[in-house]
Amino acid sequence: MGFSFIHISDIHLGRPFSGLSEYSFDENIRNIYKNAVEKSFNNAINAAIEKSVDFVIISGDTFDSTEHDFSSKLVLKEALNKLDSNGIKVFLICGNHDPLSSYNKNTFNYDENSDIKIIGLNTDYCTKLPVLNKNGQTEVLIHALSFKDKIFNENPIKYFENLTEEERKYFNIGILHCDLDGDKTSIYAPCTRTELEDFNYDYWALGHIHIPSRDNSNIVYPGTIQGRNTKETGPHGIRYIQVENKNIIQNTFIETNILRYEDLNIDVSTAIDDTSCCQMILDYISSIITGQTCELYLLKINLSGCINFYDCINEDFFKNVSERINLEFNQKVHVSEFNNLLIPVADKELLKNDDGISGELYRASENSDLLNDTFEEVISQLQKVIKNCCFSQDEYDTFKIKLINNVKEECLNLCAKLYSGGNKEE
Ligand SMILES: [Mn+2]
Repeated sequence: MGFSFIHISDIHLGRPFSGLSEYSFDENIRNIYKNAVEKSFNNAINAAIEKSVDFVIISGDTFDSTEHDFSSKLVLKEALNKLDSNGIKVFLICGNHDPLSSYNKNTFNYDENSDIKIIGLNTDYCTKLPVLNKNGQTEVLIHALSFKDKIFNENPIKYFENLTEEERKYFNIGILHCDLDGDKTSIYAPCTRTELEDFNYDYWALGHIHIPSRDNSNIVYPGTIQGRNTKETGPHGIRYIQVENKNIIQNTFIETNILRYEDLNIDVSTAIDDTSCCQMILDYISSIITGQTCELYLLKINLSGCINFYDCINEDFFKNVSERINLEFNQKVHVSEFNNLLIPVADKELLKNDDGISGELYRASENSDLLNDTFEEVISQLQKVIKNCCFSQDEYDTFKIKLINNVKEECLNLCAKLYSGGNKEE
């Protein structure tokens, strides 16, 4: 006996993207993000049909707003009907963005016998439903709860029941929109992982958190299907679960998003000059997007490392690299932000003889007497503040060496930065 299902959440139909306005002049990009959410949702529905799953779970926040706009309603209705006509059941709960009170019974006019269940609308808002498999037998028991209103400021676990001996034979799934392991005073159904684990359900289909769970546990946030801002980085999609004899034999993430936000940290220490640094950035991006299916990547690039061509890294460099990226990746990749965390290689000889602030700082950082005295002072102040603060000789020596070396390194980096900054102004 086996079955499979797809777990989707936080579709947020109707939610705008943020941080894309700078590209609004570009028609190609405009079209990509105009249709991204709908296409991503279609990818999810098509995956369910392709894998002929038994049912689809949607864990809340399907709409972004309580005012369901017509086009969003149409998108959802079409998706639900498409699943239904393919013999795939649907269990949809309401979240804080689309509480039960926002669903119009005239639009979602499914009766209680329909295989499309909008929890609270054609079932009780807190319900237990057996799911019949293709042979007409019960294999799965669904325990689901919808948000009645935008605010749910109580622990939702009291709405779920412990399993009876009879119920333990089934594969039990809890469907819940909640704030897991967060602030206990959260107004979005706060509860803990341990509390959910105690029910001994076989799978918890959660919603609310937009960053997908990365582990393979059975308490899952699939995350939003399409990231909408620079915080929702990385691949976004859905979960595909396959069950045999009550055991999960497959628990995989399927990417559905059309455009992807990425934060890239690129260390260019090994670049020898600005042109090789540019090539290194292009190669890095290529390694990220090769074999991926997204139509657009919006990157925030953090460049780090200690380099000896620091003077070449300026606004003009970043502008040129951005243009090369557009060209090389055929408009598929755009850089929304460059973060310059680079450090110049310090020329100790120059710093030694510099009569400016960088030279002064460098010489101070090389003065062992000064460093030793400062360290002793820090320790004695620490001992005054923290009672029973004592170190063994070994601890003391290790701490001293570590701290002084860190200070020297940071000073050297700062001196080199100050020094080259000073040079540029001349
Ligand atoms: Mn939510």
